Amino acid sequence: MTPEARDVLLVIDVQVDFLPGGTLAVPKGDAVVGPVNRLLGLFPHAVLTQDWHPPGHVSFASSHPGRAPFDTVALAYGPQMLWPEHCVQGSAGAALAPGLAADRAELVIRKGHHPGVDSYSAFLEADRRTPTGLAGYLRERGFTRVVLCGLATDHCVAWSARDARAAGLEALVVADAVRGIDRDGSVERAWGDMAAAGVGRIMSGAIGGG
Ligand code: VGL
Ligand code: ZN
Repeated sequence: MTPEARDVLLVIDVQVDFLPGGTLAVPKGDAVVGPVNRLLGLFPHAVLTQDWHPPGHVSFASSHPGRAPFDTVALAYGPQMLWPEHCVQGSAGAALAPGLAADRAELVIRKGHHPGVDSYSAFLEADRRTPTGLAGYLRERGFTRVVLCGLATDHCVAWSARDARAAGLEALVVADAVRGIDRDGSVERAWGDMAAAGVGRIMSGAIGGG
C-alpha cells in the first residue's frame, strides 16, 4: 500500500517504560522503533498515544493491598488486570522512546489519566463508555483508515484497532512494527480477536512511497 490522504498512522505507546529496562517492559519492545520511524517518514499524517497515569492509578497493583502485578481484580466496570507502576505522568518512564522520530506527529493523545479507569484503547476507556476524543478528531479531519503500530500488541494495539473498527474506520496493524507482552497466549488471541473485528494485518515492507 501507499499512504493516501485518507490514511493516518497511529503510533501506540512507544514509551520508555514499555522498552527493555522499563517498569513494564515488553519483550523486544525496542525492536519497533526502527520500523515505526520508517513508517513515520512515509505517512503524511501521524497521531501518537501516550499511556499517562496519575500516581496511585487503579491499574497499579500497588494501589490494591495484597495484590501483585498480573493479578486480575473486579472493578465497577469489569475485570482489570493489575500492572507494575508504569507511565506515571511526567516521569522519565512515561516519555516517548528516545530515538522515536515523533516530531512530525500532529497529535499526541494521552490516555489512562482518570484515576479510577484504565484505558488500553486510544479511543474508548476501559469502562467502555468514556471516549478519549480521538474518533471525533479523526472524523473531523476526514481520515477513514488508521494504520497501527507500537506497543503492546495484546493490549493497547489490539484494543485500539478493534475500537477503530467500532468507530467505523478501516484498520490495519503492521505486524513487524508491534510487539506484545504475551502472557498465556494473549498475543495469538489478540490477533484472532482483531481479525474477527475486521482488522487487517500488513508487513511494513508492503508499505511504500507513492
Ligand atoms: C499497556 C498495559 C498497561 C499497553 C498499557 O500500552 O499495551 N499495557 N498499560
Ligand atoms: Zn497503562
